[in-house]
Amino acid sequence: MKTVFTERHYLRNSKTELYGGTLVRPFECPERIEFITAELDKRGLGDYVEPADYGMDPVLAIHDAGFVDFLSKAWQLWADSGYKGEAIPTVWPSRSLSVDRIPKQIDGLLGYYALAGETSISEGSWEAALASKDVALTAADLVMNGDRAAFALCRPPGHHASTSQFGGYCFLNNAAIAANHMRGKGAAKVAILDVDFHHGNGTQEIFYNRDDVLFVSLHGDPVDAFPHFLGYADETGAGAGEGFTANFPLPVAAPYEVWGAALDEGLKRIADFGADALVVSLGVDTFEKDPISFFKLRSQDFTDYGGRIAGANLPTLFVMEGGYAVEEIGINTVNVLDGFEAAA
Ligand code: OKP
Ligand code: ZN
Repeated sequence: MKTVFTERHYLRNSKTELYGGTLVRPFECPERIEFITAELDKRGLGDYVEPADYGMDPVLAIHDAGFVDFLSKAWQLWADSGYKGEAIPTVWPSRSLSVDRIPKQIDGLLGYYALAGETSISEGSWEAALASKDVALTAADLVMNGDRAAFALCRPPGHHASTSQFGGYCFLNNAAIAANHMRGKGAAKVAILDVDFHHGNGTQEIFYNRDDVLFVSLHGDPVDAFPHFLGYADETGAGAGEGFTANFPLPVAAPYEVWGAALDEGLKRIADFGADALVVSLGVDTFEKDPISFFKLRSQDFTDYGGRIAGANLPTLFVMEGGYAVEEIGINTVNVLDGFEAAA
């Protein structure tokens, strides 16, 4: 399968992540992509395609216009304010602070449009986010034009980005933008399978009321894991979307046997739905050595589940999300693609 990739991901190179009360170099770093392309090259799978420019229409079909405008100017507003570091939110609308009015000043805007505080906005972050959605859209078109599968090597990731909030290292929801684009290109029903360790709260929120996009997610139980407030099994969709969201929250130290059983249930839901195309939000932070996650998948398990996903027998778009064991991220990611191709 082809890999859509651009060096413009380097434009996202934030220096700070608020983690455990200190500012650390972000877990979501550019070397993640270098390890993946190195492994693709090593196995002779590096068939790369540059992204095309899809403009803003596919973004505005998913995200709130005020949110997009904020992201496009946030770094400039922050820099103009005279602050020395990168842009980190410090205040939020909450149960005791009204959300009726959108502030004008940058600290207020950050609090209004952020869902978490670890994702510093830095110079170039917006440009990288734009390139990342173009990577997903270009790969979506490869699949819609007849390729069995395509790999969108997105960075920054996207599945935490909701209609109008960024956070969890995500700005624009690449998988959601691509899935919606596939709907417009003739796939009547699209399934999204989110195998990242973290719940794809953004993707869930975006499609929560829709019956044309099924969202299935396997993730660390929100009782114990980021994003903490969404991803419970009783969230099943609303209105027309009732029954079109399926969450599989899994416990601390879940081994592949447990994870794989949930995957099989999720794949069953996708088969029952009758999808015309599949989007996989591919995070490999389920790995046993991931520094910020708590599942116990081994490298060979990624090959195995790639094969199980191929068994869905659907045109498949893989969209890169998380994975922070940087030394092994290439092996684990390419194992999924290899396992898929061997079984497809
Ligand atoms: C992004 B993606 C752990 C803090 C977690 C944010 C994690 C974002 C994950 N103590 N911070 O889903 O891989
Ligand atoms: Zn994750």
